[in-house]
Amino acid sequence: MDQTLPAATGFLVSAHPGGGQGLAPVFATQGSHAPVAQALRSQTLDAVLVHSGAPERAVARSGDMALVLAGELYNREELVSVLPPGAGAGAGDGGDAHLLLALLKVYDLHAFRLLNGRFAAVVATGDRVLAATDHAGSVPLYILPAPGRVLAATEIKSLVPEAARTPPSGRPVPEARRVRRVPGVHQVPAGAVLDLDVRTGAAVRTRTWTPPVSRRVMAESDATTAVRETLERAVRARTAGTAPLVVLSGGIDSSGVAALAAAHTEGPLDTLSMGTDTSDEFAEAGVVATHLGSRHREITIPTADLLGQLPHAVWASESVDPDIIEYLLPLTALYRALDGPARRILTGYGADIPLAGMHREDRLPQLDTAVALDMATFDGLNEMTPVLSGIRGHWSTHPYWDRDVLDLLVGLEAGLKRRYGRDKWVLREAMSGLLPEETVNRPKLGVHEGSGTTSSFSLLLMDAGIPEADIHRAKRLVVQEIFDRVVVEGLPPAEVATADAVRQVADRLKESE
Ligand code: AMP
Ligand code: PCX
Ligand code: MG
Repeated sequence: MDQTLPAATGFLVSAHPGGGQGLAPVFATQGSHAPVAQALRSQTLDAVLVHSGAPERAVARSGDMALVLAGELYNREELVSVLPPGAGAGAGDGGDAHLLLALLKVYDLHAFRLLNGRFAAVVATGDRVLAATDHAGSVPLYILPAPGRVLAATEIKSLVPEAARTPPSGRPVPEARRVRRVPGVHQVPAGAVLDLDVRTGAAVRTRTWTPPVSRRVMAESDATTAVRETLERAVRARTAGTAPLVVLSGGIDSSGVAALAAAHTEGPLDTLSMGTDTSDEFAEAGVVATHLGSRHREITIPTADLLGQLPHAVWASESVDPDIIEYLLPLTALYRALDGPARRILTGYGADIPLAGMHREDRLPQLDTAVALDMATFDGLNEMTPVLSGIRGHWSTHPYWDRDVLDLLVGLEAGLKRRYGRDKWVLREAMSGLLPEETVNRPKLGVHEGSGTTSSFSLLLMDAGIPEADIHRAKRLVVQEIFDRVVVEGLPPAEVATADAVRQVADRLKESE
């Protein structure tokens, strides 16, 4: 079996009592579309899956329960081991959807507490519809509940036409974030299951994961060994049976992933770096590529092109956070430039969150405050959405946000994160035997700085006459403006110009002076 991509990478689902209904999905995620229709005792589950050849493996049905799964699980062996002997054997090789179904039969919605994965799932059974995310909400999931019909989709844009038709009596969803300018649509929180009544649209939320709030004291060598082994498992689970591509900046985060992936790949690893005409990290990435003997590629994107792709970044991520969009923009450009067959992509994204790597902070109280804040506010930012690479048909996955890696890293006491004057000490130390010394010790800029994205976006706004003090607010408004065009109004991103959004925001700010 080709394991390059998960069986499905996105879906639109409709659950309703009564007969089948036609669906008109809109996805930024590239792939074939397959219809699903499962008539259950008191409701029908209709869906359209985005897939790359084996959509049946993303669907499971048994008795009065049916489910669809986009994404994949990383702790399959563990999961199979808790199933009754008969159920376990079949569930293991029927794909992740079958495994999840077998677990639901035993644990009901508590099955989601067991999963370490990157997925969104919808389950229909009896009068209930379960909409569930992974621990990190890394595959965004949205719902539009109404009496007599629950819609769910991995992209907001698939729900927009129905939201326009659904009367505002659509039920409020407690404890779920509403989507900007799309009435009735809510985002399923990270690490949660919404248990919806298909007849009334009422929802009850159950949390299946929360970031640790306690911190563990560990001896140096115990901590570095644990980090190394846990990260190694996370990388192995994400590469099994494939030749992955690592997006490599030459910083410790992505270089660590590349080193561990190289150890689990037959033949040379593929690595890829991007830079712009203003800034790149090619030399640093090159050192790592040479050390690992990878097949390495560099892509240079002109800065004007990069800023022109803002609509694509917003269209793919459906995020309205201007800082996040700055991180995602260079990655969007990188993935869009990666043509050819679908690839499984590993990234070092996310390491800086549990380790407070971006905060450049020596003081331990401030460091831990930053970790606690970032872990309390990541939900809804969509920074790890697979749609970013999905717009070229690729599948990306983030080993640092593996559930076990994240539990470990977040939970380490701050003195292991900042130690001997070095940031991310425990990670650097864990990787020290696998990488050149200069890579292990390299202080790194974020991707938004390494690619010059932050400064060139600021420059674009200042050139439009926006005063420096208003730049951050203006970035937020530009991103919102673009979101309204490409997500709410459904315009193709290629028909939306960054320059027009900038001009509108500049005019608006001038008027309000
Ligand atoms: P950062 O931690 O800011 O370097 O970026 C997050 C992740 O994005 C890295 O761990 C890499 O996997 C990827 N990345 C960042 N910059 C680049 C780059 N210039 N070329 C390729 N991948 C990159
Ligand atoms: N990153 C970070 C994550 C960005 C911060 N996100 C958050 N606080 N929710 C990472 O890779 O961990 C960079 C550029 O560094 C993006
Ligand atoms: Mg990083």
